[in-house]
Amino acid sequence: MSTPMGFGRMHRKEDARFIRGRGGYVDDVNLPGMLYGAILRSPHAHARIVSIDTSAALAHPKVKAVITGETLAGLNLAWMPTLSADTQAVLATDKVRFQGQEVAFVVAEDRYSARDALELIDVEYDALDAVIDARKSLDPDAPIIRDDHEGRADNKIFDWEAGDKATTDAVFAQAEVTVTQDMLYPRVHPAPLETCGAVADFDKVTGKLTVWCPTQAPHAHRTLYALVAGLPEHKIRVISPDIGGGFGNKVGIYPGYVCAIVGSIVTGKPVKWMEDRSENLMSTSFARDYHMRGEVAATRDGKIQAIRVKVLADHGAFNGTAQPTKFPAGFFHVFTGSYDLRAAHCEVTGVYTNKAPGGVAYACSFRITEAVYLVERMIDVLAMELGADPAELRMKNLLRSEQFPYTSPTGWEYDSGDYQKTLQLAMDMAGYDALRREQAEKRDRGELMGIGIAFFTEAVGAGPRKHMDILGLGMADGAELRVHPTGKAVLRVSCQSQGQGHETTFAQIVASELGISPDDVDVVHGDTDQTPFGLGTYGSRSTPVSGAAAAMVSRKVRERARQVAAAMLEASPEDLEWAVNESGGAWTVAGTGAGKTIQEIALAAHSSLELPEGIEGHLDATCVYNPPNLTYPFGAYICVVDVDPGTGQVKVRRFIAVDDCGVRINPMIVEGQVHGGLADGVGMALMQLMAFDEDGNHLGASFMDYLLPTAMECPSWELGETVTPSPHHPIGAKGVGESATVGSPPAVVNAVLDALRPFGVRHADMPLTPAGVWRAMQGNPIRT
Ligand code: MCN
Ligand code: CUN
Repeated sequence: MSTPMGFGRMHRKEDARFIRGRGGYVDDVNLPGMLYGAILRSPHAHARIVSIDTSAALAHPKVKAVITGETLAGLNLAWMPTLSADTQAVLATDKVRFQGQEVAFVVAEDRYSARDALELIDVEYDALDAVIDARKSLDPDAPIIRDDHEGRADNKIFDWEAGDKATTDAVFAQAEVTVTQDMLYPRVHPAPLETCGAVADFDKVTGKLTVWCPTQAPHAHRTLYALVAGLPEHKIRVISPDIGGGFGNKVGIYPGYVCAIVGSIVTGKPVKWMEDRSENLMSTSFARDYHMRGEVAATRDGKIQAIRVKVLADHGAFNGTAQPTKFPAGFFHVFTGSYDLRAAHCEVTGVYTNKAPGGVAYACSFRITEAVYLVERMIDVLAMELGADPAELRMKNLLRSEQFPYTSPTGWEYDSGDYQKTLQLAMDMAGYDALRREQAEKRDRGELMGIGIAFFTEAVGAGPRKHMDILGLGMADGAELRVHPTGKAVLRVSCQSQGQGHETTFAQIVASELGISPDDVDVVHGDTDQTPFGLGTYGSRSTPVSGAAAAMVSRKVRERARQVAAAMLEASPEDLEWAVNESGGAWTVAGTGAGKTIQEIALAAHSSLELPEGIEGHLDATCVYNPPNLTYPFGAYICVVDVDPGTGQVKVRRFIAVDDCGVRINPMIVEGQVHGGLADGVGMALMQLMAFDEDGNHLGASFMDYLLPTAMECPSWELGETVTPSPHHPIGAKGVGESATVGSPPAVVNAVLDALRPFGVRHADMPLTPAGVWRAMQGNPIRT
């Protein structure tokens, strides 16, 4: 694959080290004298701590320190703020509130001794009743989980609503047809290949703290450490090295990170702490857990008029969701989806339960996963009610291209779209009519084949800073670009890739703006000492925000180059034209052949050339990009399944995915993102589930029980694209990193339920395991 001058397919620059096993991850960091930490975790979902005896552990010859909640309380660090302005116990002092919660931290000379010493800590617990089912959390006799909150009388976190209730109710009251459906988007976990961990190194002499951890938001982490621990921010360096997958699991600050820092301060040595798989599955950010009731009002001929939604959101024991402050339910209220309707209203109630905190993770675009699932299931429920074809029903109700920019009933301003075209392309690729004929024939023979459609619109690229912040930090991103004398460049950005290929695509952005090769642009990220401030990589915001910053800073550099070129050519800057041809970018004097390449200009900018008054030498610039709006990628997905009528086993036979993420910087990387997200979606729809028993014991704490999809469950994806540029993004790009995870679960579920149509099944909750499908076929779709 040749290297393009700007946008286009090119192999990932980072793969050169990844495929040689030369990536550098947190666990690869080994410092002289480094100690190892391990966390003692609660076996109970809810229990009062009576006493903790650490004496035997401390007597272990290799143990250097044992830290408990009491130790931390002395430092005012027993509790830390969450990203949702709640508090979370770093190490439990009063009670444990979920199974797997952090209780004590052992620091020892080696990993094994640290683990061994955990067994020597004696904790006496007084077990309490646990709240596991969110639907029982608000019962009058439910135990109060957060009795650390003064005056708290129940387990409610918040009530939140969006849209216009009165208008929506009025439309429902008049409607010819209404349908209602309860559904659960179950608790799932992003389960990245690399678990979480940290190496903390506090230098007593300089007072500098260096923390290596796989964070998706290095700058936000640093500022929070400074605010919480009272350490001077310039004395904290957060380094996020190569990351083995994040998927939202690595946005938050976990107790283990704080423990590693305290461990280093206490012992005066660097301390490494790495989770194992069970710890990751049990205690780090989960996703979803939304109990939803959807209602749709429509005319008898299938025009949708209004949607009404009620949600019970299970946030676990601490409200640790990572999302913009003003959005307690994330971006869930984009649930009117891709459809043109008159009114909408939603009410979301967030509650505490005795489960791990989290909620916004796993390629969710801040809960748009749940929103898209809801509306796309509801469309199919309506289609069943009306006896309509789900594709036709969608075509009839999709927003039309002339309606953009479009303001939704819940206040989102969709930037651009051409939805019918995208759905039509997916249907053409699928051979939709032929598939329906095949299905009819198979049904006659008693075979179960299903065709599922989902159309999604996402809102990605948070800010602007005026509307969106995390704990007061506005969502805008900096970028710095320096062109060296020889015309090679270094771009510094605040976001941090976990596998998305930023070192390649961000180099391509600079390359296309400056007319140089992406191979000549180094992208520096993931180190707060080396990069400008910004909010990080999640909610598919890197391309919409940091990517825009990369384009804008390149344009600033190009403008500076124009001034330098004008001095070189003894021409007026206004008379120069920018052009990129096969040999690269150059400023040329209009109408003449005279011109200077960006490389010649770079050298001159560092030379003795006399520059005009006010024009600085060198060739570099900085910028902060504050996005005017989110970007709204969309897509049409069609899934074809075969269901074994004897076992309920679902086979995904085909999956057609047409994505529109505006201008594609690197189509190969975009396709990789879509492939990954589709696999995630198949996994969630068919097999992934974080389950608990009624005492709160975690039933999915290993990959034996928490099932991830493999190539065996995935068909050969059939991808298509349409390109509707974002009008406000400097290069017309929209984010794509979560699109397929958002869009694919409803397509798979719709397909399975379409296959089960002969059984009259209207809905069954994910995951549609063989047992779940079997139950649905028996007329009992509810999991117990
Ligand atoms: N891209 C492009 N053209 C576009 C849009 C994007 O070439 N029009 C490229 C980007 O430049 C980038 C990649 O596609 O290299 C993803 O871009 P973007 O949509 O901006 O998403 P982010 O980079 O912000 O990544 C975050 C997103 C999220 S929130 C989750 S969760 C997720 C995802 O990315 N986690 C991932 N994809 C993942 N992929 C991998 N391998 N690992 C993860 O942890
Ligand atoms: Cu919601 S998971 Mo991604 O935003 O890191």
